[in-house]
Amino acid sequence: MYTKLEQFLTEWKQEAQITEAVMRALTDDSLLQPIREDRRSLGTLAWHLVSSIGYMASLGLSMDDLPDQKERPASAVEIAEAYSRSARSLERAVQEQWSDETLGQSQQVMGEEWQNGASLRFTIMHQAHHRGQMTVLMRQAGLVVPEVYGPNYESWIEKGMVPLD
Ligand code: NI
Repeated sequence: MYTKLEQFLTEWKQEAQITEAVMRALTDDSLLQPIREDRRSLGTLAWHLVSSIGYMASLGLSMDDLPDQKERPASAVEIAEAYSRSARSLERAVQEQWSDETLGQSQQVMGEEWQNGASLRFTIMHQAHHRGQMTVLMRQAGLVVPEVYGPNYESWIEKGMVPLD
């Protein structure tokens, strides 16, 4: 969990930047790519990440630029824009409304007591989890995925190296 606001803000900015790159690589057609029949699609997962940022409002953070979670856009560009606005809103809200002290305070989350610093940690881990699912579905949909925590297949090739197994 985070004990210092600055730790979260630094990490959130980096993570949001990676997620934005993934979101921007989506196409409208690719949104329909399912995990398997009758399960979540790439578009649903992308929108789930946008909506998950809004969940932090239930912990008392007031965010000024969140989309209506029930209105999932059919356009990849709109989803990417909604993500960027939501990510910035969370950044501003945490920066302006919480402090190092607030991070140690507990609130009820899913029936348990969670310190705010742990909720913020969860938000980042949860995003990384679904972002990983997204990049697999993006490959299955024929898209090139951006570099996430290291080179992607294409950048290995570009550098004249043999991609890792
Ligand atoms: Ni989830």
